[in-house]
Amino acid sequence: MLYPQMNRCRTVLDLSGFWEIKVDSENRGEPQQWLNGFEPDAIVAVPGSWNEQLAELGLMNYIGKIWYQQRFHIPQALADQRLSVRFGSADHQARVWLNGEFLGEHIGGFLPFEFDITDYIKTNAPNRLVISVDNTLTHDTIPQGVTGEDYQVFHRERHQTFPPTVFDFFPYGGIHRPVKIIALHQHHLENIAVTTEINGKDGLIKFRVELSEIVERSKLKVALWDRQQSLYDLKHHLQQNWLEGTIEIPECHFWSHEHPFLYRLRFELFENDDLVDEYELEVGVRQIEVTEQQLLINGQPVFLEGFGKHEDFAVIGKGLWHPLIVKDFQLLKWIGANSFRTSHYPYAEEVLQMADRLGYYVIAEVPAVSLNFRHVSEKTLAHHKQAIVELIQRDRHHPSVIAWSLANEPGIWGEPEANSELANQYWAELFAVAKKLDPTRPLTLPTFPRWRDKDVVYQYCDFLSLNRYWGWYEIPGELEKAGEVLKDELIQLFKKYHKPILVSEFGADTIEGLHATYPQLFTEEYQTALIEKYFEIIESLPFTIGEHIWNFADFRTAQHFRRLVFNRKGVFNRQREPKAAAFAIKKHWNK
Ligand code: BDP
Repeated sequence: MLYPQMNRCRTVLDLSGFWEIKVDSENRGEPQQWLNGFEPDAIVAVPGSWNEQLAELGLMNYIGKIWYQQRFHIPQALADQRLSVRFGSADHQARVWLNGEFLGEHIGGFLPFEFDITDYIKTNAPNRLVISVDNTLTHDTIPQGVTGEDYQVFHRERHQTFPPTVFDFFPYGGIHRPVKIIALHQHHLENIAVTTEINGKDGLIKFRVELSEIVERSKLKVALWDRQQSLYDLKHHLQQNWLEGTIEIPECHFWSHEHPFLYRLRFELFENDDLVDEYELEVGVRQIEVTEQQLLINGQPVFLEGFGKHEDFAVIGKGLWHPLIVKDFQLLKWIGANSFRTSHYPYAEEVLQMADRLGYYVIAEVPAVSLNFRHVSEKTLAHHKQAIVELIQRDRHHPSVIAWSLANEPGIWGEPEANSELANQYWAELFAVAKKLDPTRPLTLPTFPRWRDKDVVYQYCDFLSLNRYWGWYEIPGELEKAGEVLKDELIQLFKKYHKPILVSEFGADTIEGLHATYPQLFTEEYQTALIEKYFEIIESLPFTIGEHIWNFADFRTAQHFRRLVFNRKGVFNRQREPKAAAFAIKKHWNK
């Protein structure tokens, strides 16, 4: 599924704006035929989470279904086009109707989905698009949900949060990314996959294009441009509904953090010499390798300096907001970072477009956070697989994505099943799916330390990712001791697996303005000292490939006595103002 692009052959209409909603806490919507339109309770902005926008209506902590409706016209000129509606994401389950006709459903948040609406759209009258969005999570979904009973069975009553979650971020609901109508020719480009390799000073771009259908006398023109000139321009006669090819670029400009050079790769589809579709991709040529001790990009060792992040901001919640993306990249640059992880779910495609252009290395994560293996079912596995496939297909052409993370901290409840043969099989299957779809990128999975060096996932990871809180949740206040434990653990793991290690999370909750002359949790001095201690240990070992601080910015969590509204491990607060640690990190990373 291609990102919506407006050009000579494609029209994109954005339905962002004010939508009417109706809360459906008792699941009355379908029996009462709300799909044909309903009396609204309120208006909400799309994209955006409903929670903070409509807190006064009682929706701050709402878990359940909400119906959205939008009335829109489309230009008559599009009457003979192939039309579809594309949702950037809806968290977490969506069912969609147009003019009373059921289009389909999508299970899983954070990823786009689209439906063909050609047969149902009206070009001479208003259209009504209705979507029910449900942010309920269950044991079968990715991420999983949690029930009151789970807390009891695991003797974890004191871990209960409101709303109940198994993860440490707020369970926002809504249509979080734009809704777009796409109009194109019946005969069009459907999928484009691009991989790149380097060979000495030369670059290789391998592409595969899939078309909606094969039409006689159709031709596909493939053209590559650098900033000034055309480098490749060839018309291929098509024998089938796909085309594969390789473009060689002598003396290639490779893409990297320092030189995020992008070529423009354009595909033009002709029927009897008439242009019927076109699509242009920005392509960065680069190659990723993992050796026993290093991460290599274009043959050069790279050390990842950056953060785990979240999509989270006041009022908009998890909604896409372009100014925030710009601001965050400015701050990444200011502080001297070169990378981040899309913890704990796929971010908006617009984030990756910026990372491509500005040169940031991204570890893209599947939304499988805190899997509870006691409740993992065939359905969970199927949804997990689906999320991996959808993520890789969506993002594989982005040079910025340098690795896939297939989950975060499975087995967080300490259930022994998470490190059993069951889990072993589960990961074997999922890692194989990801490798097959994309053999060009390394796979990883951030762990917590419970199973020491025996965690079943380590054998499948190309590099290990460790989330470690020595000096915070464990060994609080004693940074020397914490540092020793960290160092021993890193050495042990390397000795056993001979794989490079990213410390993918470490940090300390910090309230701006709290100070102490001695080690005191929550002060700005303690956060700075903890981060500096981790830098010292991580950078002293030859097999580490990076340090990702948790977190870039403070973010909202579900309610619990150990969180003061937000997880406050941000180096910036939620408004993106720096805490003291930010200046120390900036100095260190800009050395
Ligand atoms: C890690 C999780 C992350 C949490 C963090 C924390 O991966 O989602 O927010 O701990 O507790 O275990 O701050």
